[in-house]
Amino acid sequence: MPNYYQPEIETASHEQILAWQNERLIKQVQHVWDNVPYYRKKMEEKGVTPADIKSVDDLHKLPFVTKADLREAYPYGLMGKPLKDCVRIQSTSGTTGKRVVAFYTQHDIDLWEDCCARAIVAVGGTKEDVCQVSYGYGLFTGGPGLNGGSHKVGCLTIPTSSGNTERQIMFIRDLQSTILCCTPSYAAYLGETMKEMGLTPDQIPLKAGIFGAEAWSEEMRQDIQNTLGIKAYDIYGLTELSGPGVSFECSEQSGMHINEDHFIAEIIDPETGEVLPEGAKGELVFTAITKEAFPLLRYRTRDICTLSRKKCSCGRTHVKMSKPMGRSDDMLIIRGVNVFPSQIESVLINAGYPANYQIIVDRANHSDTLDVQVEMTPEMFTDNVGVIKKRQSGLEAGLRSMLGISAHVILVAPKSITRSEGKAVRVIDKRKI
Ligand code: DLL
Repeated sequence: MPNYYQPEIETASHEQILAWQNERLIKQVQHVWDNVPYYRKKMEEKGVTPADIKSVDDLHKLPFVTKADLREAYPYGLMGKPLKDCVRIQSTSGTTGKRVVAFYTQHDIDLWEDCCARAIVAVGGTKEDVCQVSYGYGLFTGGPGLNGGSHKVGCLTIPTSSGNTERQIMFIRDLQSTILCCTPSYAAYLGETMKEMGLTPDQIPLKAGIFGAEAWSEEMRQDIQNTLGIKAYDIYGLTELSGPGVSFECSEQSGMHINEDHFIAEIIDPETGEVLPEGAKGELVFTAITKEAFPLLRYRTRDICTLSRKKCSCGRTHVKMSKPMGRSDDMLIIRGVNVFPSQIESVLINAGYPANYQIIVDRANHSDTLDVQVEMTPEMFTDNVGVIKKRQSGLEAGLRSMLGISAHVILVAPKSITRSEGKAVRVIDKRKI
C-alpha cells in the first residue's frame, strides 16, 4: 500500500490538477498585478493584463522573472504582501552578488511544510519514524523545511543541523534515527566516517535518506545506498519558490513529482525562451500559484532537466522532473565544449572512485585547461608511481570518451579534498578571476 500525505491531492486526476491550476493561476496573476508594481510594469511592457490569462494555456504570454530581477528588486520589490503579514525570511547560499531574500506568510510556511511532509511520507515516513535533519538550519531552507515537514508527519524530529559528524553518528545510533535528511555529499561523508569507525550498514538503524540541494548522480546514489544500507531519495527545491519540496522522489526512484497544485512547471529553450514539448531537455521555469508573500510568476531556475507525464507505479499523478543535469549557469564551456560536472562525476564513480573530487579550470597559452583532482580510497592508496600513472591515464581515457575533450587527472591521497557539510564545492574556475 503506497503512502501519501495528502492522497486526494497527490493522486488527483490530471483534469482536477489542471482545474486547480487554472483557478489559482488567474487569482495569482491578479494578486501580483494588484500588489507587485515591479512585475506589473513587466506585464505592461509586454502588453499583457490579467484579463489575458484565462488558463494555463495562456501562461506563455507572461514575462519571465530571472535572478537579475531578484537582484534589481532586492530586498522588497517582489513582495506580494505587506511586511506586517510576513512571519519569516529565508535566504540563498549564493556567494556572488546580492543574496536572494524570500518572504513567507504563515500560510506560505504551512503549504511549504505540507510539501516537505509529502516527501517524507513518500519515502515511507510515519509518526513511528525518527527523522534526523542534518541540513543546515538558519537562513538556508533545507533545515527549516524538512524540520517543518517532519513535525507535520509526526516523526520524532532530531534537528542536528549540519556538521559535527561524530555527534551525528552518535545520535543516529543512540536515538535510532530511521530517516536522514542532508545533502548527498554530506551523506557520502557520513558513510565514509561510519566505515572508518568500523560500522557496517546493519549496525545503522537508518532505512531512508532524503538528499538534495545539489546535483548528484545515479552512481553516487548507489554508493550512498550501499555504505549506509538505505534507500536514497532525491528532493528538489529552491529558496525563491519556498525551499525543499518543490518536487520529491517516490518509491520508483526515477524522477521527482512536482507539487503541481502549488507550482506550474514549464521547460523552455534557455537561449530563445520558447516553451518546449514534454520530454524535451531545457530550462525549468516555475510559476508559484499559491504563494502569498513572494509570488513569483514564470521564474527561470537555470536548472536543466526534462519533464515526464508517464504513469508512475506509486500512484501519484503529478508530473515528474528528471534529476537536474546541471545548471545552465554551472555548465562549463571548455575549449568550446559544454561540460557538466555531473558527467565527470559519473565517470569517476563508475571507475570505483568516491565522489570526492574537484574540477579546476584555468587558461594557459590562450587555451582552457581542465584538471580533475580525484581522491583515492584508502584501499586503493599507494605510493607506487607506476600504478598511479596507469590509473590516471585510465580515468583520462574515460573522461575523454564522455566529454569529447581531454582532461588531466591528478589522483590525490584519501581525505585530502575538503569535505562539505552543506553543498559541495565541485568546480574552481580560475578563468573568471
Ligand atoms: O537548495 C533548497 C533545498 C534544500 C533543496 C534541501 C533540497 C534539499 P537554494 O539554496 O536556493 O535551495 O538552491 C537552489 O539548488 O536551483 C538547484 O540548482 C540546486 N538543487 C536543489 N535541489 C537539487 C537537487 C535549496 N535535488 C538550487 N538536484 C536549485 C540538483 C538541486 N540540484
